[in-house]
Formats: sequence, structure tokens, C-alpha cells
Amino acid sequence: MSNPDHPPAVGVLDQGPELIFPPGFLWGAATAAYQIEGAATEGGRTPSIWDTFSHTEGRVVAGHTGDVACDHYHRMPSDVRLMAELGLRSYRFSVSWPRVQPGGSGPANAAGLDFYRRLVDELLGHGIEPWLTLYHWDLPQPLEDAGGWPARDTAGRFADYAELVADALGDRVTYWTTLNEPWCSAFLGYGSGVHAPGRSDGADAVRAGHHLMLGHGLAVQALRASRPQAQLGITVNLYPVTPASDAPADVDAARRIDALANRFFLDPVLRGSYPTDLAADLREVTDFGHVRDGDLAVISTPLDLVGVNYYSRHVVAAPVEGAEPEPYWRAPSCWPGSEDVRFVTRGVPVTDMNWEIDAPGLTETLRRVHEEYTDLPLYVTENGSAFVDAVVDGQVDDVDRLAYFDAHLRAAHEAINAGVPLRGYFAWSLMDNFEWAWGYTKRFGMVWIDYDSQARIPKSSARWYAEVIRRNGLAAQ
Ligand code: IFM
Repeated sequence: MSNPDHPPAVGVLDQGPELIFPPGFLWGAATAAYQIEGAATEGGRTPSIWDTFSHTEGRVVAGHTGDVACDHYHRMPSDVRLMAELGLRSYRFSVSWPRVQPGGSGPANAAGLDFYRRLVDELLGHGIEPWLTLYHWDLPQPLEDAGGWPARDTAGRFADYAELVADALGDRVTYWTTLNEPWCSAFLGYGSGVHAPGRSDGADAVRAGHHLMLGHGLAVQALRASRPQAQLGITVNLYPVTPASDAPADVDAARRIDALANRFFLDPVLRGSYPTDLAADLREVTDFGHVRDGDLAVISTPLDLVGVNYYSRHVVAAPVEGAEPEPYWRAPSCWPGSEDVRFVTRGVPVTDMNWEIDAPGLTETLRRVHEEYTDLPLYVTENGSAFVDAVVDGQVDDVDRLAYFDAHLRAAHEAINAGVPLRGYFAWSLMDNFEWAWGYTKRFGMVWIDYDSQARIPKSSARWYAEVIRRNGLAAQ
């Protein structure tokens, strides 16, 4: 049903039983450098915080590392051919900072840049639009040793790095994302410590979040100056946050988590201010003394698009005495100042990450960004699910993942019908890969990776997605 306040975007055809997306809708798949490339010590690449972290005992399940990963560094041309076979219109990848600027400062590494030049050329040669993310969590280790993201200087280093990548690739890459999911970098990396660099200090997490956004703003300014035609944005991971009940204490718990998970980034980047309730909630953690005059103007430097990563919803409630803490990214230390808020599970179906499947949450999230924050074009820059897959007779029939994509694409279409200027969708992920602290034990790919032989097997979801792209829409339900 269309919302009369938000007429459908031009070109949306809701005719007949098919759900057709607007002409030119950018269908893609996403990956990230450390999760797929491997070749950790080749071509002049130096360690990032994820190399150090994954090589530290006890940090990653089963001691897995990204040393080899999907060996994409060596198999890139055939991986691009596979993307073309699937009909991808765009491929979202990230550049490994320590591959192109070893150590995180100083001159570029020609061999590292060359890899991405070849990747972009292969993509363009196959008619696939490259979408470049500058930072998907692999901070060069020397920058961490100098203080990491809690240190202000890291923001400036990031802008220098952005300029260096723009000089090399700006002539052929139109779409640029500065950061991927700064919440994870800040709050999992420096708050709970379940991600690299594994530090656990609430004030550092908040400082890291600020300096990530400052680096984003500085990078946008540098990119804009050198590449005025580029389409520039940021990717944030957003969650609808729902109170478990109407009780005022539960509603307040939802407000607090929403401030930390969503508004912490959306408000500075799109409004140029921090939410006032956030500062009040965090008063025991930080006085925000790290925020200098002019920072918020830099952070809110105008963008061309906003990338939204969506996976699930948070349902939260007020603390009760003696409640068990939640694991992983819901660990209390991810939420400085609100550690006592309870994350509630509703008993609805979950993925292999134990994340609740909630497709309407995608519609809600996209509508919120558009209706409360911006008229900018939006892109779903990641959406997907981990399930336990199996190869049977050489095939992987991942019906659960296919159903997840199907439901979320219907939700995305509903957002378009409600007036959201959604211009594209990137499935996470093109292929199974290194799922951070979970190593290779969680599979998000549309393409199965045999980590022993490095064979690739497109799963049922990949074949189905190719058909969605071909018809620019979904079949009737
Ligand atoms: O694998 C990650 C990705 O690197 C960032 N977004 C979430 C994905 C699934 O956890």
C-alpha cells in the first residue's frame, strides 16, 4: 500500500503479481578485503589490527585467521567472471589499507594499488560497477600502536589514505563508501573487545566513534576536492530498537540503545550534532571533551548517498536483578553507560548467528532514515544471513538463505513504495568468508567456498539472485 505522504519513486511498477524494482536499480553483492583476500604478507602488505588479533590465541574461534581466506588475491579474475555469470550489476569491495599504504602512513605501495587497479579494470571490463569501501576494519597495526581510533590523529591518517586511493582509482571508480559500520569498529573493537584490536574501555569506544566520523568527514572533503564527480557516502549498520513492553522503563531502555546504535552516527553525519540524550546517558563514561570546535561541521560534510547495512532488530528491556548477560555483540560492554539494558529474544526464527529474522525491520529502518534524516539516495549496502550449509551431490541448496533474501527484498520494495529513494541492494556476501571472531565457522555467502581446495560452488540463492537481477524484480508469492 502506498503512503499518500510519500508517493512512489518514479519508475516503480507495482503491476500484476510481480514486484518490479525501479529502472537502473543497482543489484550487487559485497565483500571485504580481510574477509576474502588472503595473501596477508604478499605484495608489500603489512599487518592490520585483524592480523594481530586473529593471531592472538583465544581471540577467533578455532584460531582461524585471514592469512589465506578465499585466496581472492590470487583468484580475482575468475571471481569476477563468476560475478559476471551471476549478472551482478555492481560489486562492493573494500581496499585493504595496509596493502596500499603499509604501516598506515607515508607513500603508497604500488603493488598493492595495482591489485585494486586490476580488480577495477576486470569489473569494468565485465560491465560491473565497482563500489569501493575505504575502511572495512583493517586499521594498519602501527596506527593502533600509536593510539588507534581513540586517538585523534588517526582521523587525519585516514584522510591521507583516502587521497592516495583516490589518486590511483578515482578516474574509474564512481561510488565510494568511507567507512563500513563504524559502530562495530568503535564499540566491538574498543568497547567489548570481541573485535580487533580487542580493547575494552567505554570512553575509548566513544572517542573511537567520534574519530571514525571525523576521519569520514575529512576523507569526504579530500575525495570531493580531487574527484568532484564521485558519489560519496558512508555505510552504517542500523537496527530498529523496540521496547519489550510499553512499560516506561522498557521504552527508556529502547531509547538508550537506539541512541548508541543508530543516532550516535546518524545525527552527527546527517544533522551535524550529537543527540542530547546520548550525552546525558554517557555522562559517567565521558564528558565528550574529545569533540573540538568545528568537528561536527567536518563530520556532516554533505554526501551523495547513504549506505544502510541491515541484519536484524534489537528488542530491549529494563534491567532486572541477576539477569544473564547476552553474548557477542550484545555483550553489555558494547553499550557504555547502558550496560544493564537487557536484550530480549522473542522466540522467532534466527539465523546461524542467532540473529532474529525480521524483514519488516528493513522497511522500518529505510523509512526512518529517509523520513527523519535525509532525502539522499539510499542503498542497502549489506543484507544477508549465515546458515549451516552442506554440499550434496556437488550442490548447495540454501533454502533458508534464499528465503531470507526474498523476504528482505520484498521489504525493500515496500520501502520504495512508501517513498524511500532506495537505489540499490547489495547481498552480503558474494562468497563465504572469514566472519571475524567466528572465523570460517559461519557462512554468509551466496557462493560456497571449499577452504581446502578453494573451489567455488554457487548456491541455490546465487542462482535465484541472478534471476532476480535478470527480471529486475521478484516473482509473485
Ligand atoms: O561479515 C560482516 C561484515 O563484515 C560487516 N557486516 C556484517 C557482516 C556479517 O556479520
